[in-house]
Amino acid sequence: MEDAVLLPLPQEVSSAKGSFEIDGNTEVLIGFDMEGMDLSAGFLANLLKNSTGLNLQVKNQKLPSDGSIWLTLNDDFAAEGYQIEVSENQVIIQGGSPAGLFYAVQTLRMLLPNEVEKAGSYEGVSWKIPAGIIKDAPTYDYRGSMLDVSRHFFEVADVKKYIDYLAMYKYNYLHLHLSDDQGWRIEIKSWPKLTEIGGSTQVGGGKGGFYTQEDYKDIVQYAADRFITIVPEIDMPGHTNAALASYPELNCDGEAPDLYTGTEVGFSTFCTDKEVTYQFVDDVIRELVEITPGPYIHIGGDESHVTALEDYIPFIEQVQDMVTSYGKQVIGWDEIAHAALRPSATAQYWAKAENAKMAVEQGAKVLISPATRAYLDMQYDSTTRLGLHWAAYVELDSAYLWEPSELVEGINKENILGVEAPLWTETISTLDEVEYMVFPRLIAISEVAWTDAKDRNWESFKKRLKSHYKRMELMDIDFYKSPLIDSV
Ligand code: TNX
Repeated sequence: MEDAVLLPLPQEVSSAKGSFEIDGNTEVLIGFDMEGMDLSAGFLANLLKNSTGLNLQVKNQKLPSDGSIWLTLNDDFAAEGYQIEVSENQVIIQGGSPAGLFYAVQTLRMLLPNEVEKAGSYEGVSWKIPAGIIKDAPTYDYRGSMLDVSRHFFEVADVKKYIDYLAMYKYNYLHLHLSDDQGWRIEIKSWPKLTEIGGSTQVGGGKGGFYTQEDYKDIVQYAADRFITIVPEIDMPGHTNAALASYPELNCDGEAPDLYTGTEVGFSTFCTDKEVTYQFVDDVIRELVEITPGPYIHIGGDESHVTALEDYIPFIEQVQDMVTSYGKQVIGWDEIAHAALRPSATAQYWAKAENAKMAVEQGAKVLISPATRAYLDMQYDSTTRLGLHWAAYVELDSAYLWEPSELVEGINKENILGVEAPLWTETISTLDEVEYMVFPRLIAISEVAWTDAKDRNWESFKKRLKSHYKRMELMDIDFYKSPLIDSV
């Protein structure tokens, strides 16, 4: 087990002799009857079925037995924590919650031969899990990534693929950037032109697209089945050209601007002193809340360069009240700290440490997404064909070698909700391109968010990642091969 290639690295791994072999008689047993237990058991059985061709039986059984993988709950573990004990006779998995068991299954997956990732690869592989014990729990509660589906639209199937990747590395939030100057991507039944007009294009002038509410619910459910919560973002009062182009009344001069397919930022704003603006925002939030079971609504708030601060502040305050009145908590980009933050609000630190500090001084939490470390759209180096580099070139070491609680003085672990790695898509329009930008940095950030700082080690990460290449290749992931890994 000590040689196992585990990403993100668990808290404790100890090896024993021998291994447990999965064959046609292996059963997956659920030891505790609770909602969500079947998801982890089912995920494991499905994964194994696809690759090994074996049809493992999943059933309820109160106690473990030889030849089986037994999943149960144990209150002694942290909510998202788990323990895996592998012996020659059986595998016993205990989780602090169904989510903990899901993470255990992701670890078990990495203990199995790489071929477990490849459909129909049953020839000549023995499905052995090395014996030993793993104990694990995450450092941060919120481990997220953001996908910008506004600059370029991504179909439901692509979003699901992205969710699959997040699940593998124990992420638990997917933030969808659903609106921006270039596109409005979520159906709002009371304002149908948002998608009809605002959803009709994207950067470069392509056809754009949008999610119907049914599509969105399908994404939410697919994510929930993998213990991932969707955080929808409607960016405002800036980054709103697509909405402004759809409804002239949202503009101060009453005239709709043209749709926008370029990549400038900071030129649009809602008219913050018009009544209709607040009616509009309330309708959008209400409809979004109805289809969003997760606790957070992201209200954007970034780069509102053409909104006067005296207009921006009351706008953000009012929108926070709308979100909280619908029972949800607000997340906004760090600029929202200029406004009075509601007690449950979170500021997402991306650029300005002063903003993050202002948020903490108000008692708010901070979600850590520094552009120089965690932005997946930053180029790796000056030769990267895709991406931007306004914040930095973010090679793999930059993405790995940092600690969220040491980034800004005065922002400590207790002020931090978690870590999020955003992928902006001005330059990215296909899933292959997404893969190239996010892999392997998404894996690096998963370890920053999951693994305690004292257990993280760059040399170990590089070695594990190099061994992990095979698995990514079997998964057909189009990843960036960092020169820093070549020499390992
Ligand atoms: C800044 S990060 C933005 C986005 C861009 C991104 C490109 C943030 C809150 N705003 O509008 O897409 O840079 O890297």
